[in-house]
Amino acid sequence: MTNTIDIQKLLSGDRRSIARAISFVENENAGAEQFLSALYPHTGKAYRIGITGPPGAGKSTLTNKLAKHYRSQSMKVGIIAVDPTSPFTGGALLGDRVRMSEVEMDEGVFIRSMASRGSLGGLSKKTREAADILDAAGFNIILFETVGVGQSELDIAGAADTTVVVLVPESGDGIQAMKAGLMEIADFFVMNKSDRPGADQAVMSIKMILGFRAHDEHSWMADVVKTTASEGIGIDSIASETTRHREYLTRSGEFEKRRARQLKARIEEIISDKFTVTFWNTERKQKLELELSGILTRSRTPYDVAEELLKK
Ligand SMILES: Nc1nc2c(ncn2[C@@H]2O[C@H](COP(=O)(O)OP(=O)(O)O)[C@@H](O)[C@H]2O)c(=O)[nH]1
Ligand SMILES: [Mg+2]
Repeated sequence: MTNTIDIQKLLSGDRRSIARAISFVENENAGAEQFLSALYPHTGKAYRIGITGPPGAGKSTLTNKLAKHYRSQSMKVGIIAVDPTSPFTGGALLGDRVRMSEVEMDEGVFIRSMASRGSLGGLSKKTREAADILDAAGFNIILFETVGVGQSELDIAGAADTTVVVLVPESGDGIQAMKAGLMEIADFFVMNKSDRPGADQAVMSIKMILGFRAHDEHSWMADVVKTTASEGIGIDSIASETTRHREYLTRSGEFEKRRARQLKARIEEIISDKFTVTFWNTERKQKLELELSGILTRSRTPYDVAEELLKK
């Protein structure tokens, strides 16, 4: 299968090759790892921006406008939209298509939607791999759009250089954002739908919480940017805040450190996936099935069954 994807064509930015390559790794075809290994030396140049937040916050609208902004600076933009809440590939993507319509016909923009089939973990791996393909194909900016539910926003922080958390005035105050774990992952916040009432108060409450965090003159201070994505208002501010963050990462040495941490986590994930696949052979799966009734009736415990499976 790999021989049907011409690596040289892919590296030159050929769209058909990119689309095929992403499908190839997404379907976990045999040879996907060798293929990704061949691409790997050509990756690492693209800047990766994660855009996360609750459903309906305006992430797709904003992603579309941000892509347009970067296009106006002659940068090539890859967009990877991940919607783990969508059980099928139809509905959600149609809506995103409409909101992405301004850049869809642009040769310098490549949009790929990835739906979760099964585990979120597997999806985050494939999302990174798709980003690597776009990176190798010469895209300068990669925008990940993910719905901030459950684990997914944490996954995106592990794949992006800059993570942007999009909230709306209705999202609640800073305390709620803190509870949802968004404070830890946000390099900065976007208060979208600022045309709606309550935007200023919502911004203030997040700024207040951010101000309480320990910091000194060298550390990064996350800020809040106000936008009305549907009108294209504030998009420049998102871009300039991203640049400011990028400069901070480079200056402080955090850029390399962050990427090193992400790589480490990535390798750990590859290894644990492999162990899991190897471990659950037919024999062990059958044994587990056989032991279940004994565990249910309390004649055995989950712990000794696990122990026995490990020794098998
Ligand atoms: N009033 C208002 N509506 C917006 C704004 N940005 C996006 N929307 C609308 O909010 C809805 C959800 O937007 P979408 O980009 O699909 O949100 P996503 O689910 O976060 O990707 C759409 O109807 C948008 O047109 C904004 O700044 N103000
Ligand atoms: Mg969306």
